[in-house]
Order: sequence, then structure tokens, then C-alpha cells
Amino acid sequence: MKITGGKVVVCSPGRNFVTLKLETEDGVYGLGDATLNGRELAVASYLRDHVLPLLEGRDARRIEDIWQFLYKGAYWRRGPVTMSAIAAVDTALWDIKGKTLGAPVYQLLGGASRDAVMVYGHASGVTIEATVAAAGGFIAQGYKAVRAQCAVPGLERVYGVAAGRAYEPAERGPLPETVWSSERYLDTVAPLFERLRREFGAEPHLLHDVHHRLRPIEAARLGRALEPYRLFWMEDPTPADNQESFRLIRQHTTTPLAVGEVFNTIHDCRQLIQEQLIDYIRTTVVHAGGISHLRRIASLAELYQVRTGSHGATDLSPVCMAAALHFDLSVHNFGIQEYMPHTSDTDRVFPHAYTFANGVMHPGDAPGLGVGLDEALAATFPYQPAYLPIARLADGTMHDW
Ligand code: KDG
Ligand code: MG
Repeated sequence: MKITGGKVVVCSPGRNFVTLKLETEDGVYGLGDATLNGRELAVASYLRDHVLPLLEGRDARRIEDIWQFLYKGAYWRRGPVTMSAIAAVDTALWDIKGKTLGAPVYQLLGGASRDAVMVYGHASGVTIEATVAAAGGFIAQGYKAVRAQCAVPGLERVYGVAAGRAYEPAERGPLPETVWSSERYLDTVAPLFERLRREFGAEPHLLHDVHHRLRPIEAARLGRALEPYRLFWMEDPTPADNQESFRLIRQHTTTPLAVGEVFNTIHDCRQLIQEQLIDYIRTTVVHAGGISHLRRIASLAELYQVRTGSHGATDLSPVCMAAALHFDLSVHNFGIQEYMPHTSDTDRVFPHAYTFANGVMHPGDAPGLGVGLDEALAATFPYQPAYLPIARLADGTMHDW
């Protein structure tokens, strides 16, 4: 079954998405998400200008061989742009295989290991009480797990905290700049979780994202302060460029650690997993080489009792969300899946079979991924430059994300 060509669709139904559509000689097509938040056009060009011309005429059934061809054959390995492009091709090929065989992708990955996929929602607020109320809204909808983020007194804007509208991890227009203080932030987190546990008791899983902002010793202190509130995880406590940093955090706290949404390959997390420095690996389909590579990461993690917790913010399109859900349902060492619902415009551009009810999701049983792309509608939402905010300290020093 020869690949005859493909196209890269860039659209912005509320936020930017890059989607690969791969076409085959018998008319079956597959979709892959290639969205890299704030750097979207780099991946679009990589695919259009460098990858699509190499795929024409290749057998779409040879998923593993095409993966190795794109990874090893480029000479320039790894990195978010390359690995998002490879991910899009890989995802589209799994979609094609499922459609051809008349099976949902999770059946091709070994079948369901569970009935459904537990997800967590995002609660935030400008005060602790507003955050508690937001978390209560998720729990009332049936969520079993909630991530909680709160504004920090004295800081004008804090990433991840909604300012009167749904939180969106990129902003249109000029690059947003924020001022950060780890000292002020550290004073707010434990009181938030003390209040959440007091309100909701022991039952709901509670999560928190540090967004790579602390130094290891600060993160260790935070993890220890949060121990009485039994978090499901503390995410991205410090940048993981140096995987060794997690050893210091680990020595001081039993709060479970999650990391990996910015990782691209198994090499970014190999030491973290093998030395059991983390509890959850958060790499997802679009940024880490697709379903094929993510399964390799999960297999390594399984040996060390590390579970998965795939990234699922709105900058991952419904195509990635569907692929992640097929992966989550099938992989043995699944932990949890992040879920931020997309806008209704996004859902109309990408009609999908996956569903949410009672705190869990299911990818559905449509052949392939179970996601479509309305190209005519997508064309009515042209690309709009948008960026993640940056953070500086009060004296102007650029700070880690
Ligand atoms: O593009 C980056 C966002 O997806 C990310 O900052 C959101 O940290 C995030 C999360 O955990 O969803
Ligand atoms: Mg995060």
C-alpha cells in the first residue's frame, strides 16, 4: 500500500494546530498531530519540505521501518522539531493501519488493559478559595483527579492560573512577559493543598505543576511540605536538562514526581527511569516520536515501576489526544492522562470518537484513531502567531520555565 502524498494543514480554531494528512494509493488516509506550541511553522516546514518528498512511494504498512528511516536517516537526530515531525508520520501510519484492518488502534497495540482511562482536570483561581471552588466544580462533574494551581500574592500573573476565562497555554499577540518569585510562590502551595484536603477529604487525587521553576533544593523543600496532603504527583519540579537534579529532590521527599512533557526521546528520561528518580513519565505522542516511540519509553518505565501520565494540554490537538487515549488504554503501566477540553471550534474541525464521562475517557471503537479533519472548516481559521509567556525575576533576570 503505497503512500501517494500528503499535506500539512495549519489552522487556528481558537489556537494553532499543525496536522499531517498522509494519503495512500487505495484512498485510505491517516492523520498525525505535529503541533509544537509557539514554534508551529518550523515543524510544518520540516514535514512539507523535508519529509513528505521522502515518503512518496513507500509502503504505509511498514510503520517501524519508516520510523527508523526518518530517525536514523536524517543524520540530525532528536530535538522537538524532528521528533514532532516523526511523531506525526508515525501517528498517521497507525491511523492508516487501523482503518485498513477495520480495528481501533488500541486493539493493534495489544487490546485494552483497563476499561477506561482516568484523566485529571485543571482547577485554578486567583485565591485559595476560588481554586477550591474550581476544584469542587471538577469533582462535581465526576473527575477523580484534579490539578490545582493558585495565583501568588504579589505576582501579577502566574502561568497556569486562569484569569477570568479558560486557561490556554499560549497567547496571541506580542510575547507575554511575567515576573516570577520562587520565594513568594513557595509560601502559597502547601496552604492551598491543606485547604483542598480539608474541603474534599482523602478521596480525590490532587496534582500540582511547578512548571520547571524551582531549584532542586527548593523543590525538595516543597515536596516535603506537601507530604501531609498526599499528592498524586508534583510535576516538573525543576528543569530536567540535568537528570541528576532529581536525585537531590528524591533524597528529601516521598511526594511522587512527574516529569517529561518537554522530552523528545527515551534518552531524555533513561537515567530518570533506570535510577527510579521519578514516578510518572509525562512524554506524549506528538512530542516524543509518536505511538511507536512512546511505547518504547513505557516499556522501559514498566521495568522500574514508573507509570505513564501523558501531557494533554490544549496545545495537543484532538489527533494527539485520540492517539494518547489508544496508548493509555492499552499500555500496562498507565497512570493517568491529562485532559483539558478543546474549544467547540476545535472539536468541530476535528470530529472525534473519544468520549469523557465520570472522570474517565475512552478512545472509542472507530477504525484507526477515530478522528477526522474538516479541511474546509479548518481553512476558515488561519494561523495566528502565539507564544507561551516567559518569566523574569524582579531584577530582570531571565528565569527557567
Ligand atoms: O505548550 C506547553 C503547555 O502545554 C504546558 O505548559 C502546559 O505544563 C503544562 C501542562 O502540564 O499541561
Ligand atoms: Mg506541565
